[in-house]
Amino acid sequence: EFDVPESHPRYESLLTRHRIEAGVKKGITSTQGLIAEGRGEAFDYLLGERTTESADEAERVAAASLLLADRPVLSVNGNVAALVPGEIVELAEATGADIEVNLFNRTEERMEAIADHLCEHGASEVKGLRADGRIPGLDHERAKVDADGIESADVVVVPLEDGDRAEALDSMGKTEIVIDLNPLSRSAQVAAVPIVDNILRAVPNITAHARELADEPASTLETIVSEFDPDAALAAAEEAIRHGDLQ
Ligand code: PTJ
Repeated sequence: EFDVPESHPRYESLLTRHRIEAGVKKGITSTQGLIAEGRGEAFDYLLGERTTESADEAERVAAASLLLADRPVLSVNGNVAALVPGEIVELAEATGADIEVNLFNRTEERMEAIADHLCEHGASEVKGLRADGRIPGLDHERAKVDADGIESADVVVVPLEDGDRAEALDSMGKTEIVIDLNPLSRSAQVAAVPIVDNILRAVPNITAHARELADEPASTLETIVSEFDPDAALAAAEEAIRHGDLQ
């Protein structure tokens, strides 16, 4: 049980650790997920544990891009499932996206545990178990995807993704929205929309933007997407880490 008071200065960070630990115990999160979490925390600390102005802009662009997509998919791994299961379901509903479990360390047990966990949090359909599609250029287990999911998606949200897979998805011509606290990671570097923010803050904020943009004409959404500069977003994140930004 998690019984740290909300007034604790490190409440969010402790809650995050608790969720990841519980995820490992439940068979959802891999033990490597603990390491990924530690790495993310360090970057979040340097960013001031807040959504920067440029991350908020990237989150709005992500929402516009998902609303414009023909076949948007939200990719879920063991860390994502532990940290934001309900929030992912809400984002899927707000944007009409599919949810697909896609693991770096794929085992059938963990695939099923994560799919069940997402269903417990309101998902009506979870893809990834059929595994009748492939991402070219990756070894067998890591290449497995659903043919009517990630394989045929036009826009994919890949949070906390490993660099190889982000590059392989980019080579398939997908528009990638990457959520990663490290602006120097290869995943963030190849993304059409890099979001340098904690997934705990990023996913609900993309949903909020999607709800706000839902009735806008496609032309407005297209302008939002086309005016976005991913290199400038990465540079702003790096600047916020080095010097803090003046908000
Ligand atoms: O569940 P699996 O088998 O698919 O494995 C998932 C992990 C995350 C273990 C796997 O993809 C992995 O090893 O990832 P990496 O290479 O450690 O990359 C994770 C990235 O996510 C790092 O750049 C971290 O800074 C970042 N990160 C960690 N926690 C968060 C985060 N970014 C946003 N929000 C977080 N809470």
